[in-house]
Amino acid sequence: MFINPAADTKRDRIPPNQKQTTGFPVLHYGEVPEYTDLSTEWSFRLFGLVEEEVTLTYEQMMALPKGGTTNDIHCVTGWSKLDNEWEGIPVEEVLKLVKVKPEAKYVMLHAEHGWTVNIPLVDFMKNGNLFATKHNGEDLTPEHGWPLRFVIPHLYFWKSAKWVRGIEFMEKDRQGFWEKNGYNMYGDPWKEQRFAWD
Ligand SMILES: Nc1nc2c(c(=O)[nH]1)N[C@H]1C(S)=C(S)[C@@H](COP(=O)(O)O)O[C@H]1N2
Ligand SMILES: [Mo]
Repeated sequence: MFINPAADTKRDRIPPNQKQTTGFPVLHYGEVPEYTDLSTEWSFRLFGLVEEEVTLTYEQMMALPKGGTTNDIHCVTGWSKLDNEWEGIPVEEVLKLVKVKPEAKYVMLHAEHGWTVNIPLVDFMKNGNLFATKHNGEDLTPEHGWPLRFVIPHLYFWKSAKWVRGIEFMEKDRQGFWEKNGYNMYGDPWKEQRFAWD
């Protein structure tokens, strides 16, 4: 029997009950933020369980070392998009700016308009996660999170906060925006952890 290894690998990259898409659907709650001057309208705050809170300007954030990664993303609504090339600031570079207290076990990412998402700290720190500024070689579009979006490929894509503005370090897990609306606290696409009861 002839086996096409490439085809098999690809299929193995699609989690249960997901379908591959080549488009890039846009999904979010609320309005796409508009900015006229990022140097006055934008900042990035690291707070909660840290020795000293830090707030960065847009220029300071963009001056951090950059990195790139390629990954697959899986939206809870059923689409998966393979081989996304992202460029941005690796999580480890952002974490160098603060001393996180040992009690911290979770983060809450805070985005524009008060949108939030919760992630365990160990998952947040995983290699390959980044604060992206570019997708497939182009600046992010406003709809996809420009000027900065988080990307965490091993969880459903709702954990990848668009228009991210800060990281709160927490001892206990708390529900973010979609989690309050019935989504799973963790969101592993391979275990189909879509909703609170999964
Ligand atoms: N700030 C913010 N980030 C968000 C959301 C949102 O409503 N607000 N929705 C999430 C959801 S449900 C998904 S599926 C992805 C969609 O990202 P995309 O529009 O770039 O495909 O963004 C996530 N990040
Ligand atoms: Mo989503």
